[in-house]
Amino acid sequence: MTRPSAIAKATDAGFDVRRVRDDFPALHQEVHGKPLVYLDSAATTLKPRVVIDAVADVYARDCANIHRAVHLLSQRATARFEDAREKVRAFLNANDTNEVIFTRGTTESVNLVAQSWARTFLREGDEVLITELEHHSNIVPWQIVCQQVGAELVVVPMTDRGEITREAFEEQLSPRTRLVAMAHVSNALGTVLPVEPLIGLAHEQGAVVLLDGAQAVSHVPVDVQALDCDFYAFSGHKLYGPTGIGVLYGRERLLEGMPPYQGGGDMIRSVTFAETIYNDLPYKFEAGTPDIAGAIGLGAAIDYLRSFDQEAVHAHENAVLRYATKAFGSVDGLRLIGTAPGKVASVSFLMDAAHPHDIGTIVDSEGVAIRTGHHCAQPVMEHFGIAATARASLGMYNTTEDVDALVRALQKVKELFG
Ligand code: C6P
Repeated sequence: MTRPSAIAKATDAGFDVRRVRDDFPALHQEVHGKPLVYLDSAATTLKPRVVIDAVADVYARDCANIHRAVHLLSQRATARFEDAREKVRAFLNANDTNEVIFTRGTTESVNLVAQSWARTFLREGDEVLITELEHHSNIVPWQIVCQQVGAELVVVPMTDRGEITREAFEEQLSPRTRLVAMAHVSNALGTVLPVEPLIGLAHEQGAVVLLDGAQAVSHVPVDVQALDCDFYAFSGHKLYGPTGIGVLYGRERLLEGMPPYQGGGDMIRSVTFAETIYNDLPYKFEAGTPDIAGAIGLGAAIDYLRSFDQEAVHAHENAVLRYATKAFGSVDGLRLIGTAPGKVASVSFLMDAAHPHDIGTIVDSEGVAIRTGHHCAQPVMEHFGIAATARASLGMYNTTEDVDALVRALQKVKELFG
């Protein structure tokens, strides 16, 4: 089969996907006797060898707790951990490393803001504005805090293409809106939200804005100063880094005024039974021993990603996405869910012939890994009157051959289910 010119163009632009694939050991295996085709990067990305090696090296060489001991191993581990924080700062273009808090992932980052900022500063009658396409991680923490303080959760509806429009947003925004929490990119649909104008509108009303960047960090440029967001949450494992590590970026002025999220070691300067003085930023929000190897692995993932021209990576992914969207059109009875212009990385779909779970099982037997279900975005499913979709999602290592393999597997679904 002739390969589409888009891939050649992406390669010409300085991105060699064949070389990239060599860096990901998990790609070079068979499942059910077939070569693995991994199309589930929205759930978690595969890890390049440099990340796996960085994590292994921490445990093999610099296995020590951080910020605590004077011995050399602890000093080395501390330096590597703080170096990783600086890499995250540079990646997000945050002003200062004080604004980079290590968490367990996006979920914990959102909960931190909900339980520290929102629980402290929201009052009865205040509103938290979210959108209809949010992941449960950016819904439930706000429901919890709204119940705790008597605030109201307000939802911006999306269009049938899966878009959040400025008009719909403005209609729900009000002087009572104290916080806007929205995805930068939707996990179930791949929609990229027009966050910059929406952040501007929110700020005009005096609201604080949190972006859930879980699905954005590996697919669109992120510059927290240019975005002018107040908080930005993401997970390392969706950025080619390890699981168990994530980040909350927060504007220093806001973080300074927030109480700690959890109490414990490292987040204090001094403790007596009468009084505890909290540590400075960012440690005030990092109680207990963190995922040291995870943070260092995330730093390695950022180094890896930044060794490529980011525009070329995104152009390559977009070319594969366009190819997939077109190729799916050739599958009889396949319906795309989420067709927002400019979407990235994920294609959700249904087939007349089979339930998404059957689709997932059959394509898996052909070696193709996709995700099926509600993708932790049940309100999105409700909008479309469905219970689940099948979702193919891309990473930097995917090719049009991967899409072809999925399309062949979908033809098998058709043969089996009619
Ligand atoms: N979405 C998916 O398959 P954690 O679990 O904390 O790393 O990330 C949660 C999360 C928050 N927001 C968005 C937009 C997300 O996509 C996710 C994780 C995965 O779509 C697992 S449900």
